[in-house]
Amino acid sequence: MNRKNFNPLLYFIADPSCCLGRPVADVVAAAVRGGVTAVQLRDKSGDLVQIKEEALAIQLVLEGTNIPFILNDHAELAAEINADGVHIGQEDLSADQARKIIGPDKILGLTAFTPEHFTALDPLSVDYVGTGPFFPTLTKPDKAVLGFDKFSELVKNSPVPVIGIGGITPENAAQVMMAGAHGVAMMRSISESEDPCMAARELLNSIS
Ligand code: TZP
Ligand code: MG
Repeated sequence: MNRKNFNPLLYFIADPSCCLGRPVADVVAAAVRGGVTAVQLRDKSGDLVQIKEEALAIQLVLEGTNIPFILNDHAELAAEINADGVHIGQEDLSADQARKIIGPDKILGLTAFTPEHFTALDPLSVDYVGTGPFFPTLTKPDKAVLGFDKFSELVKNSPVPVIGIGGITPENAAQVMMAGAHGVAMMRSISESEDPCMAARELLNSIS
């Protein structure tokens, strides 16, 4: 998998702290059976040793599939384990720095949620942006919700594909696509489901 054939349609962000105590790689395996097209590991509390272990376990699950593995935040570790890409935020290293670390063929994602973020990004380096929260979410309770209108305005002026994020469920995912998103990303509606495979399948059905 390289950046040219990246399919952002159903992008699962796996955070070990919201997997109902199940191993994160098991939840990813179920989500893959349900049809997710991309997987990110987002671990904000583990140390690098732990994160590497989780990442390697997820890579094993994804082996032989066409589903890219993207690591949140840690560009050096992504390069070390040959992840398919890295996702960075506005407060992290720059996109240019990340691109240098991961190399020219890997996927680089950036969080962007203001017009300035979109104006500043380099579409030669950044492959997609994650934009939200579209809906209110427990995961980022203090962050201003964009809603349909602000989101679609940002999409219109984006030089790269936009993935909507924040509070996305099978019931509301279609609205995000109608606002112009190229894909939807979610954490809890898959990882806190008793049946992450079914949750992923329902999400996919709701947007395809
Ligand atoms: N960025 C904007 S909202 C969000 C992130 C990482 C969290 C999404 O989590 P959930 O559980 O899908 O609402
Ligand atoms: Mg980050």
